[in-house]
Amino acid sequence: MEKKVIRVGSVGVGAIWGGVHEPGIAKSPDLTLVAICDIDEKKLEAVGEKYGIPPQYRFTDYRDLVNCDIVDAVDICTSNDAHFKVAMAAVEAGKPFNLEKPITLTAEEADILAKAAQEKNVKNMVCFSYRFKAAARYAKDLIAQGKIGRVYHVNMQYFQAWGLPRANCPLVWRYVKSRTGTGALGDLGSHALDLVRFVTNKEYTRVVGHTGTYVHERPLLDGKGVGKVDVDDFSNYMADMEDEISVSFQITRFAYGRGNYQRMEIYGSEGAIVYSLDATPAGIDEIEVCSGDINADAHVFNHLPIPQQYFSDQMQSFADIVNGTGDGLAANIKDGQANQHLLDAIVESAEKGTWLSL
Ligand code: SOE
Repeated sequence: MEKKVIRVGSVGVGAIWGGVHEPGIAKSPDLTLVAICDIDEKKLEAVGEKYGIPPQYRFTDYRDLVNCDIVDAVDICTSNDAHFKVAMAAVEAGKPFNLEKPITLTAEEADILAKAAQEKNVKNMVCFSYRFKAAARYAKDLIAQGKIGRVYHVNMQYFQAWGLPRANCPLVWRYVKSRTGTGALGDLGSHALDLVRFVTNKEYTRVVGHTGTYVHERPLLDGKGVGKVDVDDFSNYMADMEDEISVSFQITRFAYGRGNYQRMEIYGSEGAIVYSLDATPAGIDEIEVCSGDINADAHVFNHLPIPQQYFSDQMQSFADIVNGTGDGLAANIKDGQANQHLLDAIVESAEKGTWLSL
């Protein structure tokens, strides 16, 4: 049977769409962008002109895009508060959807969405983007092959700098709880939680969190005064996973010098692996391994060249899922649901000052 090119409609054409989704759609031979939606009419027009989307396929109401005849699949890159309603509309229309993280504002919404998508058998992907880093995939494979033995500890850092006062960031939606759910926790911490789960292939059993805010007011976007920040600037938490793996996380937007920095150290009984992502726009991922004789070689970490088989692309993976040829490594709505439960538990644990079981 001839494979058809999947006609994609994107809802929310802001920074993540322009930086990651659109280039991925353009690069994929299996995807073509046919419609766009945004509540900002000026942006909609500018993006429509730039990418040659005819005016009749530029929408301000997501329901019009989702139900548009020429749209086969829905790509959702809105602010977090719209994820649930747009994804539910895609489910109701029976159209595959690709959803940014965190999938919803609450675990209750995540449960409803995951159940609906499963019941309707709608294909889906959740953009835990770092699953597509070759170093992460390689680390996952090495652990699965038993190369570092039993895993005892994982330490994961995810740092950015744009919250720092010197960055002068105004009160964008990522600082407003009703639009974002949580701050650094849901934005960066969600990736970290997913990446550790992906690489170790283990489930979390309990968490304890600590969150905080340094800058409590930021300038309003229209320049008329200031507004309240009601989400976290940083979030540090510990977790236990199956098989007694003890994990610690440090997540912040207040790390000077760190653009998009990740480091995940995994310590096992027979060796250790370090996955890292540097802060350059290209985001170079690397893997180092230490193994061998505990006495002779224990202090040496070696960079590993990453074999070609570990390279992949997020939007191409969505196309493969829709075509039924996915490799099973991308996150789906169940992964997003599990992630959202963790976020809620970390917030609750930080408020109560206690460990919470999952
Ligand atoms: C901003 O902090 C952001 O764009 C996140 O929203 C993305 O999920 C992350 O991959 C890069 O940083």
